[in-house]
Amino acid sequence: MASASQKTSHSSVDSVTIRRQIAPAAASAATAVVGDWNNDDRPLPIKNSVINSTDPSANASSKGIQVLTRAQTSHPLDPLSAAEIKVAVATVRAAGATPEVRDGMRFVEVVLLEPEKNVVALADAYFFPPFQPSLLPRSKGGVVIPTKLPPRRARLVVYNKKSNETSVWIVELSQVHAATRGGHHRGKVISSRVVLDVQPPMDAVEYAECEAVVKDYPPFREAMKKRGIDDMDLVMVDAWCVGYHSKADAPSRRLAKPLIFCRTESDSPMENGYARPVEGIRVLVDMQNMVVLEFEDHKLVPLPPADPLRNYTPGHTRGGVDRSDVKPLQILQPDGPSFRVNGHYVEWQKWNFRIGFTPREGLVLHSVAYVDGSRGRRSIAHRLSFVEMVVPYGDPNDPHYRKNAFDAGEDGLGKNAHSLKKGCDCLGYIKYFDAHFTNFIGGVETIENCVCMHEEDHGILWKHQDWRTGLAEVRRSRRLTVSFICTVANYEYGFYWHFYQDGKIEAEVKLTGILSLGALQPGEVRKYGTTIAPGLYAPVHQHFFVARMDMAVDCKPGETCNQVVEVDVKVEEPGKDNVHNNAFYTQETLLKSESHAMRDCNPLSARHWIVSLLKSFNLLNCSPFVNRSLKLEVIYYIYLKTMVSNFLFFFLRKMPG
Ligand SMILES: [Cu+2]
Repeated sequence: MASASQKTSHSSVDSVTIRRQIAPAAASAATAVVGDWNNDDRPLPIKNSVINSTDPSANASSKGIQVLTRAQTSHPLDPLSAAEIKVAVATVRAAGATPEVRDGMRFVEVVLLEPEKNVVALADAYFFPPFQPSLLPRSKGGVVIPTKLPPRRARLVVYNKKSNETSVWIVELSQVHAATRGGHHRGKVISSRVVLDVQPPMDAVEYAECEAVVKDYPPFREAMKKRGIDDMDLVMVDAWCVGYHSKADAPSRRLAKPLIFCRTESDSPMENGYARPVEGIRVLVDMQNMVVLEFEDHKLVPLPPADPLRNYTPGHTRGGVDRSDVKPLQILQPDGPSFRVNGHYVEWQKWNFRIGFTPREGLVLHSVAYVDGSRGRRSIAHRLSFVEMVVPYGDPNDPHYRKNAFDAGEDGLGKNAHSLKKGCDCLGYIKYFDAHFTNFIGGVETIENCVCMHEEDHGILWKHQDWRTGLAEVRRSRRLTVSFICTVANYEYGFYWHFYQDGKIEAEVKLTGILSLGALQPGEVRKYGTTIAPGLYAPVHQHFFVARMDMAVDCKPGETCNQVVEVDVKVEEPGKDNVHNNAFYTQETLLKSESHAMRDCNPLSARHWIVSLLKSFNLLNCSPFVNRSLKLEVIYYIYLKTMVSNFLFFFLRKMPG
């Protein structure tokens, strides 16, 4: 990692910027300070200087702009640092009206309150790479650039365990000292509001408490005994959110209906308890007060027999020898990777973007842009992430009918991410990013090596052989992959964003881990699932991933120059336009509003969506609303690929700039 960042600090990006930002006479004095932006918040030695660039690549729009720049330590889109989270939590805690209120506070989420797009543009114009003054909208008489960016803000979701109240707080974090001198911040509460009738996501602490409470509940122990389970250490109680099936489940109460499993007594350190579901028991837990509210042992379903193949550690999967016949495969990058990293800013081939991370979404990609020859840096998207993932189960039988996991909103995809290991999770030259979170009681936790970034060979990108001469040309495809993996109880999700050299961005989700299983009566076969072992079945279910794409194709902040067009393949009616009965064509429909843009997939018409421009034209534009650049067309075709065949796309916003 060290070599990657060192490399970047001497990159050409820095030197171009310096030339753009300062008067030539002071260039050497400013070089040291600007080059140090990551470590120092002292003002630049030159004030009120006027850009007088000698660099022919400097954009014309920067001419005559007064610069009062001052180095900043954090880009406005950098995720909160551990120090910032600490200050935000302390500020909110100190603002609690009474000792009782302060004592009841639980910190569900502390994230960066992402700034307005014009603040991002200002930062990217003068304070941080890509150092592009052209990102700022032009105004008459030039723009006076403030000496520093506005203070960063944190957004906190706080659950009060005593009052069962959920509140959202905004805290301003003003920096007192630079990060290198201890990173002191001061926090100021900007606003706080109680949100009625909601429950924030549950926390791992609550899951552990819930398991202990249920296992201690005498009728539950009795029910386990009836099933031949005496050792409560083998029992697993997974708190699942109650969902919403009637008013009794209303979110005025914090409720869970746990699923029960039982490990088999063995010497395996990773005995797979999910292979033995315990059915026929209904438990309702009040997660605020941690008490069992309702309990019913309504049906005795025998525990599935311990399957010899239930465990997944090498010692238990056919002796761990089923793939011993592969020889080593090594990925070598003797000259290092082709990407450059500066803090959270990434450059690779013609792509550049910023890495972000939130407890709810996990990986977030900010300010995605593509350097397009003489057209320079072209904006593609303001923000890309997965904002939700829901898993409805298709078995109407208890308890499976009520399994509708919202894994982002109820648990958090980012919060449940884990540290990745080189050689196992990722191969090649890896750049990792850590992620910082608050825990339930307000402490700061860090997931080291949480986001993985590396290059991959991706087969061929293009090939043609001239059949007359037999001569062939091939271009290999290299892609940059940014990913993280999270575990939500029994299941794992790997989220991958791939950037390609032909301008394509691909979002891929790998579903893995262990299925959420059910137990069967002897001889029973269930229509709504697949029997996978004696007494054990996998209920049918689906995973819907919701990607939120705040597109900004060739848009500056404040511009609304994008639109979403749906493309369907249509078959021409027989008639005078189709005398040979062979005609088919693509039909493009402009999606005019957010509600209009809530569309289903349709593989039969090869349906897809294009984010197109209102203002850029290429030589071939003739369609009334698809005035897109032919060169960048493939970029806009972002698609999701999952192991199941269900997709759901929401364009949650009309694409602003
Ligand atoms: Cu699944």
